[in-house]
Amino acid sequence: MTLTIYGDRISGNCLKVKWVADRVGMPWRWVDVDVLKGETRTPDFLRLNPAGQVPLVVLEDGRTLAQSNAIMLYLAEGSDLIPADAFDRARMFEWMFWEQYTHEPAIAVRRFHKAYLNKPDDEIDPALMVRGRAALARMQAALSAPGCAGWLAGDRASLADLALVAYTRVAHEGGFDLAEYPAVQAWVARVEATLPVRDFDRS
Ligand SMILES: N[C@@H](CCC(=O)N[C@@H](CS)C(=O)NCC(=O)O)C(=O)O
Repeated sequence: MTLTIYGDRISGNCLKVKWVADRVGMPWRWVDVDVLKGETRTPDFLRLNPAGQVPLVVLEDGRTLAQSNAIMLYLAEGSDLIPADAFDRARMFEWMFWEQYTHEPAIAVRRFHKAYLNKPDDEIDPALMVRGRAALARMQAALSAPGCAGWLAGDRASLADLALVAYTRVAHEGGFDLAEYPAVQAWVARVEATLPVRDFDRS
């Protein structure tokens, strides 16, 4: 099966999908959708995803699926990216829900405003920095806790790591300094080393 991924290459949420597809060996073709040009809001795109967002995937049978973490779960079914142990799996979900509700809305949004809308710092909601730093501090604490195997859930890379690395690895573009969070910095390198293909060499 070849997956069609509608995505914007600047979007960590979209890269998550490509990473999991590569990791499980699923062929994909990428259709560029430029968020900054409003291409997620055209009538044609809204017919594919009424939520008007990327990523959006189309399966070979025509079914569509949105929401990066839902897509990752679908693609990773049966792989070692989803822990077999029920508790570790629940821990993976815990981080994935937190990523969407707490981490991404601060870190990804500040990055978007700063690096892509080119807003000066004093025009960006100061709460984004406060909330982003709190999210990074929470990850620093978890990743440096005694007994942590270096991954967010279980003893190997899971979807929790892939979901959270998407915007953590580019947090500096949002004005965050990862040097303040050394366990997070080391974890980013660890997770990136598990990503089989880093560039768009197959689109
Ligand atoms: N929770 C969604 C968020 C998707 C999202 O925010 N997509 C952004 C790009 S990262 C988008 O399409 N924005 C365009 C728009 O809202 O019109 C997911 O994880 O897939």
